[in-house]
Amino acid sequence: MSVALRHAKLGVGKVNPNPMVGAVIVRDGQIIATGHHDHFGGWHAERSALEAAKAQGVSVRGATMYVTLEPCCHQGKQPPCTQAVIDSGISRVVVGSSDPNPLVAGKGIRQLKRAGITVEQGVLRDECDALNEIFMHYIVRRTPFVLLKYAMTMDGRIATATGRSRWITGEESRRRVHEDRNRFAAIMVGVGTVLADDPMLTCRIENGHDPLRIVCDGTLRTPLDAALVRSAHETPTIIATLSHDEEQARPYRDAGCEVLTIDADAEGHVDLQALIRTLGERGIDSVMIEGGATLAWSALHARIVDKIDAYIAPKLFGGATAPSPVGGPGVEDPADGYRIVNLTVRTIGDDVLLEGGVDYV
Ligand code: AOF
Ligand code: ZN
Repeated sequence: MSVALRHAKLGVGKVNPNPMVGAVIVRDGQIIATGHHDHFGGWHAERSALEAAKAQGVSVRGATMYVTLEPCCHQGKQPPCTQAVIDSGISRVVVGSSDPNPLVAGKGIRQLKRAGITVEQGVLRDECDALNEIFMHYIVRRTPFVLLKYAMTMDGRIATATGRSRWITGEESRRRVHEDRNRFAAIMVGVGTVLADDPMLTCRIENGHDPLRIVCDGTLRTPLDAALVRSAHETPTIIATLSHDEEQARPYRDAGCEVLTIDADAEGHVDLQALIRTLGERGIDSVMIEGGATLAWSALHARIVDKIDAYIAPKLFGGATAPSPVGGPGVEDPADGYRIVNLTVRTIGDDVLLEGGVDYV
């Protein structure tokens, strides 16, 4: 299963909103074929492994298939994998994650068993589930999985008092952020971050995929000469705004941006719940929020954040006016603080990474 997981990861950044899936066919303790889901709309992992065996002229009759996700049993862009597995003569299937897709959800396992195939479930389940945290969320909710990511010093600053923020964390942490930009379908920032940092928000790893870039900009303050706007013909860019003013929107559209008008929430800001619903309807399965403090607060307040990645660098900036990761009005009573659950702690290079979910109760 760990080999199947390694193959599954080859689909990162290419299969969304489908899951990353890997499959390995084994006989007498020997791997005879491997496969993975390589890109959206492409062969599923099971078919890819079966075809690999066929191409080498090896029979899979009586062999075991390890697959990181329950095989599908529905006709989608691809035919059902259960039928392909049954037809192949494979006699045992070992499964990692269950597929929460309502079209599958246990039916895949039942079909295999009904055909007389031995099925074992839940092998390396936690690892398989974690690999597909995005798919598992999106397939049932149909709104994107939202990650709030920030980097701060040990005294909780995301920039110095003079507003400079490059760089806070080390190279390894920054590399991981680019891996996430590859893995996530979209990246979102507030207009304040565009004005302060003029970021590109592209994925700087080899063969990486650039996420769809989204700027939350209620009143269209994004400069027309911002790097995001100037590169919008090459990299898809959405400006989410409250403005209905066509004249104001036109130059952004001419530059290649999509100007998406969203209603206001109760506080008069872009309604982030409405925004992520719209993104979900378009097949965007994941959004990474990368700044700044105002948007982070709004996203928490709108309860759209599913996970937080807090990178902490072993430095102190000080400065009474140096900003911290979450701004806005904040909570009044310590008892009302947002609670983080399922917290994990690890080191990345010289930095510490805290990861956790948000319990909105
Ligand atoms: C598998 N193996 O490699 C993948 C599976 O539209 P389709 O035909 O590509 O089907 C997509 C659904 O199939 C997806 O939502 C998930 O339930 C399952 N994906 N299943 O057995 C694979 N990619
Ligand atoms: Zn399938």
